[in-house]
Amino acid sequence: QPTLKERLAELIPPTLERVKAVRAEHGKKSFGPVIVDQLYGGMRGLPALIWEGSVLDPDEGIRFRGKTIPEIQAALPKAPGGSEPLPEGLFWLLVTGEIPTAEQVAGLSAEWAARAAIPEFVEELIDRCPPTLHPMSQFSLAVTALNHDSAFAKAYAQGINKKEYWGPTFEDSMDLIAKLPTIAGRIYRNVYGKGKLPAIDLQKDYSHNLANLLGFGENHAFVELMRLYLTIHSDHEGGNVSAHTGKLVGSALSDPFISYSAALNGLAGPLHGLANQEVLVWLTKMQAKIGTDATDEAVKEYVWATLKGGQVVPGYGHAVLRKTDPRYIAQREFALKHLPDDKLFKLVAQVYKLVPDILLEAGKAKNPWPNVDAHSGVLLTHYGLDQMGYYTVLFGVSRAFGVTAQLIWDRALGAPLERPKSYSTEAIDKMFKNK
Ligand code: FCX
Repeated sequence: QPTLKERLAELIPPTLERVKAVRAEHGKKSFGPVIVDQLYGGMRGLPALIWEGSVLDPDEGIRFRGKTIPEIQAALPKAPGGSEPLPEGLFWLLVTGEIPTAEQVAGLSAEWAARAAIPEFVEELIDRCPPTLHPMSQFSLAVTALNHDSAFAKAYAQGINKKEYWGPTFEDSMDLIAKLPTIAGRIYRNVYGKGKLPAIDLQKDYSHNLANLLGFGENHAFVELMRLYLTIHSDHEGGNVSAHTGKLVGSALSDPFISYSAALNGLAGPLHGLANQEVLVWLTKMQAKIGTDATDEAVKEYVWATLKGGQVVPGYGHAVLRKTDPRYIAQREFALKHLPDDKLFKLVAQVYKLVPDILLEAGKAKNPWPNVDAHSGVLLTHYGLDQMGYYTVLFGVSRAFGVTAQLIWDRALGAPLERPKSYSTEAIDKMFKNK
């Protein structure tokens, strides 16, 4: 059976032909008009990027290479004794469009475990961060520093032919993904005083190793949670802030490490990945104010107070989705299976019952339904990972899968520098004044 890199090498020539054919046939076709409001409105709905790994449907949610979350949960290989998909398989799927065999997935687990070590100076860099520095800033710093050993940057400096770009991009991507648990684990232990990082177990899968580095390796349900978590947070098509940032920075031929650290800085914003932290902060404050087992009336009042205070309800709404996020549903099903009586889960479920109607009544949000971040924190908290300031780091470990899969294809397909056109308000006004 071919390795991922061997399979990729086989797939690149026919994919290049396919892109050529699609461009020859459809290259001059229009998606329709661009309107001025889209320039002011955060480019919502503007068709602008090619992203191979996944496509987001407003009603149905994400499909990874054409497959829904329940479909990949059924199709991807599992760990012995596990029932959640292994994220290694999802990465294979994102890169190739194919479902790997159990053996190919085991090969990836072994390869990532073998590449997990980080340079000593990066260890020191993390250790010297004050615990008051947000974990996402520490994460981004450390990932930036990995560029020290970038195969792509080195090959570029030596004059690599552009046809060969994808090879060192692939190697850097594999290194990046492999090293993220080590970095994430070290940050967690430093910031929350959890002692020394254990060694990577070369026999174990990626999620098991991540759980173990965080101190939860003995907890089978937590390991399963990591498998699900890393799988569903990996990719959400190309226009979201983290994915788009990774692609944009990569288009300057910045290597995968510095491209991905840029993506992490976008993920660290409260309207994007930091929302998982915000949700837990919000729920905890709510509990402190109205108690556990609060009435629906008390919860509603708290939600209205949030809105009236000019704040968003974190974990609700989405720029593209118009229905409940299937990533929310997958996590809710995990909770119903593993922690149905958890008090905080019950509050999350109560909020789910009440918030959509309130957001509809408030009348602003285009999507009143919950997104992925409304549910992830309660699962982590249940198992004792209750340091909410850390949550987005786990999102960041997972999102690397989607961003690097696209970076590899961008370099294989010769994607150009991104450079859209901007306009000043004056220019727009002049342009349309007499029309
Ligand atoms: N609570 C309160 N108001 C909301 C809202 C929410 N959850 N969602 C949207 N709105 C408001 C917007 O703030 C905007 O108000 P304005 O007109 O005064 O500026 C109005 O409704 C229209 O926004 P809308 O078009 O529906 O949403 P956008 O595409 O602009 O923004 C996000 C989408 C996700 C940013 C928005 O729904 C939000 O702020 N949600 C809360 C934060 C969150 O959960 N983010 C995580 C999203 C995601 F899953 C991820 O990236 O991880």
